[in-house]
Amino acid sequence: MAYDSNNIFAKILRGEIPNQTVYEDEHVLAFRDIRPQAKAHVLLIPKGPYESFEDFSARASDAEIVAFTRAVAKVSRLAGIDVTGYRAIANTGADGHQEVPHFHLHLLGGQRLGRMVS
Ligand code: D5M
Repeated sequence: MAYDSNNIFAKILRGEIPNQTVYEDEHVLAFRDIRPQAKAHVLLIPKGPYESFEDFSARASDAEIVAFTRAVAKVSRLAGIDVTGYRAIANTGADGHQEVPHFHLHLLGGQRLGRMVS
């Protein structure tokens, strides 16, 4: 499926919608989720137009993949997510309840999380 450049994260990347940035570099942006599901809940997104984890892993450059992977630990420390652990989730497609069709990793922490049930 073609990338939809009208999705909300594309608008955030273009500066059309405000966000609470916690980290940014050449390849990634991390910002607070507007519907936090933990004491600390941040979304990490690549700046390139990738719809899903699969799309990102297939089409992104090595530099983008390295930057994204390294940003996970950096953001988790900066944003108070990783105290003694955290959770990283990539909802993917309809069954995964992915609402926004721009690849994003949820980073959840800042507290003792419950067990995953589904
Ligand atoms: O999750 C999409 C997530 O995106 C969901 O947790 C809400 C969040 N969201 C939606 N709009 C915004 C804005 N404008 N700022 C910050 N966070 C936002 P998914 O994995 O696609 O189900």
